[in-house]
Parts: sequence; structure tokens; C-alpha cells
Amino acid sequence: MQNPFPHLLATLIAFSPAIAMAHDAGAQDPHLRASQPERPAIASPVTVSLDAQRIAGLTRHGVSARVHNTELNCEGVTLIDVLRASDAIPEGRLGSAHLSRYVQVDARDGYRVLFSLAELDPGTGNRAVYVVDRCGGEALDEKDGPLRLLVPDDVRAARSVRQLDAINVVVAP
Ligand SMILES: Nc1nc2c(c(=O)[nH]1)N[C@H]1C(S)=C(S)[C@@H](COP(=O)(O)O)O[C@H]1N2
Ligand SMILES: [Mo]
Repeated sequence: MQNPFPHLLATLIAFSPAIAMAHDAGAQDPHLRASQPERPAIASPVTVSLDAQRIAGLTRHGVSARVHNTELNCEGVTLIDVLRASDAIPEGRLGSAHLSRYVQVDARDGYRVLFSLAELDPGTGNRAVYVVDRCGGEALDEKDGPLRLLVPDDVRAARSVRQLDAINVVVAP
């Protein structure tokens, strides 16, 4: 039988520039990776402070939302500002490592909802979510408050959590 080695060698040499080019193109294509191969370590979960004094220091906004068939006119702060005030997220644009984190919101009655950081980030999803403490000109009572969420652009008010108890930012497993 003829020795196949010289033929194999000739084939490898003939194709090596193409193989090298394909490899280089892969390394340079910015679309191949959505995130860095090595993620920086981010603590998880990060518990967000709902301390009244800290919330009182944030910019206040008026916010209206339809809940069932009632229009609620409330006042409060943005959830993204609350997250920043607790150092749960960095200032400015959220890097890719933050886009796989989620915000878990728990209520005293056991109700729980989630938001992704990406949907809340003003530079990405820009979903408006508020933490409010007054509606209809009055402080919220124990049935609804003292803090609740309002998500005016959600079709149904299911994430407008009443009886806010805890907020944690979690790295998705
Ligand atoms: N803590 C808590 N928040 C909650 C709920 C709940 O069961 N518990 N239900 C949600 C749903 S499904 C809706 S439609 C609205 C109802 O808000 P309302 O009670 O102010 O009408 O609250 C949301 N927030
Ligand atoms: Mo609901």
C-alpha cells in the first residue's frame, strides 16, 4: 500500500491559510459572544435596603397606573434608583455581566414577582417600575403598604406588588 503521509501533508499545507483565516475571523467577530468568557464575580443575592430614610433621599416622581379598573395616582421613587442607592447595581450603563441578574420582589403575604435587570436598565429595556408610598394623596395603609410597586406599562397589574417586604438582586444560576 502507498504511504498516505505525503498526500496528507500536502492537503494540510494547501488548506492552512484558509484554516488560519477562519480562526482569525472568529476571534474578531464581535457578534459571536454576548458576554465576556470570564465573568467578574458579583455577589448574589444582594439585599436592597427599603429603609425609609434612604428612600426619602431619592428623587420623587408622580406616577399613575391602572389597577383593575381603578386609576391610582401615586408618588414615589424609581426602582432603579433604589437599586443604585443600595449599591446593588453600578452607576451608568449596565455591562453584560449584569444582564443575567434578576430582581426578586417579595411581599408580606408571600406574593413574589421577578424583573430582569436588563428590562429595568434605562439603557436597555427601560421598563418604568416605581416604589410608591403615597396614593390618592395619602400614605399607604398596612393592606397595601407602607410601600408598593407600580408598573404602569404592564398590561395587567400583577407585578404591582403590595405589602413590599424584601427586594433581592440575584445572579441567574
Ligand atoms: N402582595 C401582593 N401584591 C399583589 C397581589 C397579591 O396577591 N399580593 N396581587 C397582584 C395583582 S394580580 C393585581 S391585579 C394587583 C391588584 O392591586 P390592588 O389590590 O391595588 O387592586 O396587585 C398585585 N399585587
Ligand atoms: Mo391581578
